[in-house]
Amino acid sequence: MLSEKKGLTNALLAYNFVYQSADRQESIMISDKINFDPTKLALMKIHDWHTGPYPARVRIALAEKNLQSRVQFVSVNLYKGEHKKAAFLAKNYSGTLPVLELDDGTFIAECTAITEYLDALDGSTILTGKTPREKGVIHMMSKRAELELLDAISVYFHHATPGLGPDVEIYQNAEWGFRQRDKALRGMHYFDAVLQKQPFIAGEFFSMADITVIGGLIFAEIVKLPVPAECLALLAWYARMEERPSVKNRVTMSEPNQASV
Ligand SMILES: N[C@@H](CCC(=O)N[C@@H](CS)C(=O)NCC(=O)O)C(=O)O
Repeated sequence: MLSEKKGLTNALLAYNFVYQSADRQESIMISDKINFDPTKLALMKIHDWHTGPYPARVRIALAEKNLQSRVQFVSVNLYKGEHKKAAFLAKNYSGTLPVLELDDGTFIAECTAITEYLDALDGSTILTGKTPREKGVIHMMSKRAELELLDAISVYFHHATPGLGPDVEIYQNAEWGFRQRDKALRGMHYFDAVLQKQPFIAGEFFSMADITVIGGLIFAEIVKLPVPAECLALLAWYARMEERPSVKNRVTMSEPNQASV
């Protein structure tokens, strides 16, 4: 009994410690933001393709953080398969875009990781959450948006449509692609239900999770997979999202000279 009580006290102490450290962390972040001068940031490179739905996620995050001027875009032509060539694979083993390149030679792939990096730069993590709870919920909903929507549409695109063309799509499995298309449609209904209860994907404010669903709906437009008409909350939310300058101006933020697709 005594040791049970002691165990509980220790657990409470540990909880308080974690909670206090989270608060302290936040105050460190806030004081860092005061000293943040974006013009002192070394120029970063983003390897991307201007109309790609995944690169769009990072472009939106950049604009939300007002960091566009700190970035130089390097265009990697997906339709020519440049992302599968050795030079690019050395930057990102997965052979996907986007990739953030830092001036110390570090490469960060994966939209979520890039967004987390950009969001943390000024110490004010508006996109990825400030409290432990916000961070957990945003991460969960963003991952769910990848699993249930965006990545599923990507598989549909690569397997059950001409995708990036015969030179790039060397293995296709149409049945798998159609299954993933149906999964994405179920995902749209799920996010519609979420948005019937709250204004944004992870709750009360715009976050990385909204950006991931936006990426999914951008891809849905490309593959001509309309959001079902009955998903009124999702459609209304998307109309609101499309009004955000970060979303509206994502392609024109930087366009390569190549013909646009
Ligand atoms: N999990 C990756 C996926 C990135 C991804 O699939 N990007 C697309 C660009 S829209 C791509 O590179 N597709 C080319 C391919 O898969 O061949 C992320 O979140 O960054």
